[in-house]
Amino acid sequence: MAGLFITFEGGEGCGKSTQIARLRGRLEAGGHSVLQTREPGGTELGESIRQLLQHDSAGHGMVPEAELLLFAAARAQHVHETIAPALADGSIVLCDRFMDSTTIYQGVARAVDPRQVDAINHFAVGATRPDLTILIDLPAEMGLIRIRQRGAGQLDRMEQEAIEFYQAVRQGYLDLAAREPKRFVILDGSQEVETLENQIGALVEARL
Ligand code: T5A
Repeated sequence: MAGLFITFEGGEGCGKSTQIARLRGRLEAGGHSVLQTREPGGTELGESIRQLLQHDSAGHGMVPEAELLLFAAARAQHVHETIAPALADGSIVLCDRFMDSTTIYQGVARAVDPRQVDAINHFAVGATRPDLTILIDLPAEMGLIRIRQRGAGQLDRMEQEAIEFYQAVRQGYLDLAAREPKRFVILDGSQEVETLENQIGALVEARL
């Protein structure tokens, strides 16, 4: 039995991790088998690549092309080792970011040729595509305030760009969601945590 593949997307601090944890709790309480995972990461190799991309000093000065390929390498491993087997077992996979993050962060905000980004995304994931993508939309400024409050001054490499970068990310996601309305649902990330949780719970129940 094929499972259900749900991805969460949005800018920094939009509330993905918070909502994924709550949705997982709800689904498991309802007797579902759930895999919660994230990108970059989700495998030992992917977590090492995450360290390089976000925290390691070797990543300073990384060119956009190298960044794109590292995200894609982590994703290829993630799909083959973790996501595809879980879906084949009939699990619900909740993934914090997936290929749309590359489309937007590298293809829009970093302005890498979108055709190259699409080709590399396709190479990395093959036929493993999300059934549903929840875009938590939030003004970039609000998300950055949240992560600064949470992180006590500790920002990783991807959190240190100019505000225009995150504004481009936000608009890029809204444009992408408009191009793929069957797969995307856009939710207002400025709502209360519990309100969002109930909205997400209802729309996932409807898909099951
Ligand atoms: N990236 C990633 C690429 O460039 N290309 C790619 O292909 C991929 C996969 C990943 C970075 O890498 C980039 C994108 C990112 O820059 P990350 O550390 O995984 O970095 O960061 P994010 O995915 O951005 O995750 P964050 O943890 O920063 O944000 P979340 O998960 O969206 O937000 P969350 O739930 O942790 O909440 C942030 C704070 O806000 C509060 C929470 O309590 C927390 O303190 N909060 C709320 N406050 C008020 N109201 C609400 N509704 C709230 N919801 C949460």
